[in-house]
Amino acid sequence: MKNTMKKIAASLSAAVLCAIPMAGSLTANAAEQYTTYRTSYFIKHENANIEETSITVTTKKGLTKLGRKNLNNTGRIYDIHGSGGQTYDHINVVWKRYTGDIGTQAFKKKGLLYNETSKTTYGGKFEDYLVSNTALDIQAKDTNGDSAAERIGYFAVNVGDVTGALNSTSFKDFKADGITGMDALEVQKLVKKGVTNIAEYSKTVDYSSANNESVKTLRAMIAGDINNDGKLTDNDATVIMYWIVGRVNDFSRFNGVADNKIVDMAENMK
Ligand SMILES: [Ca+2]
Ligand SMILES: [Ca+2]
Repeated sequence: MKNTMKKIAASLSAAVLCAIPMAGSLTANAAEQYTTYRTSYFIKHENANIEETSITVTTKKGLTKLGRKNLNNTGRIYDIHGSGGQTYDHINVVWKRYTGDIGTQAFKKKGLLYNETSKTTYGGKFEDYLVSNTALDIQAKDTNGDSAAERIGYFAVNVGDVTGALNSTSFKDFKADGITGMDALEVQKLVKKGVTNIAEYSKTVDYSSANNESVKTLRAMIAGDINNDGKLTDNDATVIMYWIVGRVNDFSRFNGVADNKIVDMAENMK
């Protein structure tokens, strides 16, 4: 184990050393770097009996929305409404469980419902772009038609910043600490441990506190899943390394690209 870690550390520092001649261009391009956010919504506990969620988010201009991905096979994103003004964007998303036998499974399962991807060149964390403290409004109904909003939660991560995810102790306060070789290393560690399937892992998480190790691990997995395919792989770690050497400046471009394509894509950027 120790030797493997040493080997990984050695290969990482070799990659970083190779990047030194590029340091000048890295600084010059720093303003063009995008921060990508993955905002994930989840059912907090078993037997939550969630029938439907309706989540509205009002964000300031400067945040570019790139769409959303369903992560729960017991229901789907049903309806999306948008509106906006000169200074804000307002989006409402409705998720509904499937009717019939498949849907009944939703009664018993906690875990991720869907995620949303957005990006900006201004940096910071996702909450910096909400127009107010109440601008992310979660409504939910259970199968009896009663309000179940408190059974739904969300957190956002800065994609690529895996250590930031591990250090975050609040659902609404992502502790960004930049993208470095440590982030690639943490992805490799999780892959080595076999902690790679995000949707499956999300069903085992204790969501009662953002401080729980299982929440931190889930956030780290999501931050490390550069292409948002739901699987953490060594290729995700490699793409993070391409960011460090300055070849990649926008992780959102990998969103939806197949795992076996992302390294080639990173290699050919710029
Ligand atoms: Ca980091
Ligand atoms: Ca992935």
